[in-house]
Amino acid sequence: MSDLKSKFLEVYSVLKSELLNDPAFDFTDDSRLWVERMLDYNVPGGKLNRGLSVIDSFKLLKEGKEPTDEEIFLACVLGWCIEWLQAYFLVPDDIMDSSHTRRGQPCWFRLPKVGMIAVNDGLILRNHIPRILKKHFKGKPYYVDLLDLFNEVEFQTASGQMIDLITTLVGEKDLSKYSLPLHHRIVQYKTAYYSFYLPVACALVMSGENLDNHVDVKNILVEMGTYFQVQDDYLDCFGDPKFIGKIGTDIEDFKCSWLVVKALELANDEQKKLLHENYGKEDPECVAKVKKLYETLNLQDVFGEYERQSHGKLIKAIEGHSNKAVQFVLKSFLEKIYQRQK
Ligand code: GPP
Ligand code: MG
Ligand code: MG
Ligand code: MG
Repeated sequence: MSDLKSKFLEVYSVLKSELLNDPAFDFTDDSRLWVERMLDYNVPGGKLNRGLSVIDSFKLLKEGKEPTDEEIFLACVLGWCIEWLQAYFLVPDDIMDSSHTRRGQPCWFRLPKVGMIAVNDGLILRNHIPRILKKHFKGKPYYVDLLDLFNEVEFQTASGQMIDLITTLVGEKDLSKYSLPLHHRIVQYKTAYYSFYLPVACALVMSGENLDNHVDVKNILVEMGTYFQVQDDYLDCFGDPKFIGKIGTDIEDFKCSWLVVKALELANDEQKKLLHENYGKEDPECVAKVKKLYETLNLQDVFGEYERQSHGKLIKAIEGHSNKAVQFVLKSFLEKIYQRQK
């Protein structure tokens, strides 16, 4: 494990211990143990890319000047706030998507003793974020900016999740409304802001920057986040559950996935009919027919081409940015996800 990652994980233990001894709540042994297990199950087990990116970005923005131990610690704390936010989104997302596994283990709500308590656990995870921010950032000149940033991004994500969900409304299953612009709108809001803009925005705020002056950075990161969610949609069907840690449900869930949008673009009338008849059904035979059609339409190659093109476009946009440190931040983020298998 890299030094940075082990340092980052140490900060997790510090934050967890603070939250488990939060004087605002009179913990019993049972409730403390519940929260501890819930945190360990849901917060630290992912790739940690979002969290680690705050620290990487902050270091790059210092342009060679060595960050102090306090600065590194605070960047780790902000990184964890994003990982907490991610956990808070994933716990209910798995309920809403009827998923079975996440990060190589059953989804939290699938554990017999958890069930719908997971809904409240999501709320606890969400409420931990302002508590962490208050403890470590109250008094900093940028405290209000951080709170505002997390609030804005949470609102955008919940709104994206809403459109992801309402496009699949049962009884109104209508594939003909699925298009690339609709897909772009969903993934920009549900994924790109919190996964890509937020880590870099946190690093910028910590560096004393005014985010209003970095709209161009935001635009590039939102495009990168869109590319990331297209990968997620691709891996939902073609990824190896052993690597991605989850079993896809997009076909069953009638999701406006990049794959179904591309399939609709490329299909002939007969193939479209097959999609209309089989997409959005629980029946494994229907799911298998859809996957088979994706293969017939060569969606693996279409995706490969999309990846190369998106990468090229993003590199060009990044190289057009006036600040070399910002270019480094964006490129390092892009290289972390290019052609990812998990
Ligand atoms: C990813 O969608 C988007 C989220 C996890 C945001 C959820 C937002 C909420 C407000 C709950 P996805 O369902 O494709 O992700 P995955 O494939 O990981 O389940
Ligand atoms: Mg999901
Ligand atoms: Mg979802
Ligand atoms: Mg997905």
